[in-house]
Amino acid sequence: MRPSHQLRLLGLLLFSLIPSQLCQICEVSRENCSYLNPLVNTMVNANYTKGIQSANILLTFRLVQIQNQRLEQQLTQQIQEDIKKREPEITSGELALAILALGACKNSSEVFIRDAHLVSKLGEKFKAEIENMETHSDNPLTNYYQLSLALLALCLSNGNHSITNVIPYFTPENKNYYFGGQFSVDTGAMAVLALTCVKRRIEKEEIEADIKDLNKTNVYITSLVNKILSAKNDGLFGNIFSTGESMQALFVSSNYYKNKRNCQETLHTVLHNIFQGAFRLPIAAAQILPALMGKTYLDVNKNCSCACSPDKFNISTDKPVPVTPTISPSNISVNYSVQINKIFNSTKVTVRKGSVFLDVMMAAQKQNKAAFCFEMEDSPWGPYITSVQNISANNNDRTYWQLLSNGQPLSQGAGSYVVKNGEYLEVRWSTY
Ligand code: CBY
Repeated sequence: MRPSHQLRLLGLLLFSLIPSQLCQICEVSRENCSYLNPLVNTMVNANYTKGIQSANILLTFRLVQIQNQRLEQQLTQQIQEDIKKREPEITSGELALAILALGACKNSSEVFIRDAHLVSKLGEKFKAEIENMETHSDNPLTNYYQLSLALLALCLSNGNHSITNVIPYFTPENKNYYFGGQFSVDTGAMAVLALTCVKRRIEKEEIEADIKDLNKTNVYITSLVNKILSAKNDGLFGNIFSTGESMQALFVSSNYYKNKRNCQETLHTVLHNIFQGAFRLPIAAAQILPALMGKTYLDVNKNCSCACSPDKFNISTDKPVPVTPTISPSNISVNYSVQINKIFNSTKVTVRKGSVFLDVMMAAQKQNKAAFCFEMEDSPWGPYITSVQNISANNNDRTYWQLLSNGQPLSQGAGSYVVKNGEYLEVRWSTY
């Protein structure tokens, strides 16, 4: 597209953001639905091979009613096979997302959820998270984002689990809401969704609880919402990748978006980011799309059609935009170091222009295996660095390898962050 054409498009986009037909309190208006095309196309055209890791994508497809039978069937089958094969290793959050996705919008997978006893297995995984907290200085097996997802899925599955017993774990003072002393907006947003589900079911007397449980839930929700609101920056909450789920949390538990200006401000910044290609990862697209279409994870059992009905999208079957930009033949050079406490190992590496952080790590490893060897795991957000110099991240100790550029933590992973000439890149042994 020519730059002048792009500018005209952007102008049009920024001009007409006021939502028309509201499904939730704040959603992209009917005439702007086409701005969501890049998100839908990223999700439709991605190459799915990762089994349960695609549960979040299937959940969004179903929630926003994008009908693509072939893809839905493929994802459903992969998720079910992965559960059968690897159930003991699957984490609480992964299983929660699978239950939400498979069960969304009343479809035939409900039989699988029942026959494979997924809800009671999730109950067990939740219990194991809490037990780990009791034996490992309040550290769960995974993290509070996953614990919140698990509580949400248990609550929406209508089980009468002793959900109220776990409410105290979700007090906003709990250290698990914070990474390196900073409030994790993603985590807070997911906890608000889960606690709001619990609150609604207590109010409808669907779960046994006393008035103290209800009061506590209300106090926690209010405090978490205030923390999300304090993390506001240019209409976003936390960063661009935590904004979709924050919007969902604010929809269900506050009046924030009843003010049209607040809604316009968020939509303006998010649509601008879509335009700039911030959501090239299918998981990033899947986590923002429901909110932009006025949906929340609490709607999985509901039927509500919104302004951007699926027939408004222009789904192309073009090849997906590659996550890593095209590598150009010219080279750049960057500084790379591994920091463990006060010890630094530094080097200079030359990589192709357009390379990502991971390419730099691989080039350094090739140069000097002893100093720069590393291992990684696949995650829905791309490669996650698990060990460097044979020192491994460990949830029980809250340790991890932090990625930094020029001394600042990155808000993208090793497989996505495109490096620049002369930059100082670092992986630092850290605690969260
Ligand atoms: N999902 C999860 O369990 C992940 C939950 C999450 C809160 C997640 C962000 C939010 C989301 N929407 O999915 C999360 N990250 C967590 C919990 C963590 C911790 C993981 C360890 C644990 N206890 O489970 C930890 C160690 C604090 C962490 N994230 C580290 C990192 C860095 C990874 C570096 C590495 N070793 O590879 C990194 C790159 C930050 C840094 N500068 O080092 C990081 N996270 C980032 C950037 C992100 C964002 C990814 C954005 C992107 N475009 O790639 C994120 C969306 C996410 C994934 N982390 Co964490 C947060 C954000 O920026 N909004 C459930 C499961 C079923 O999939």
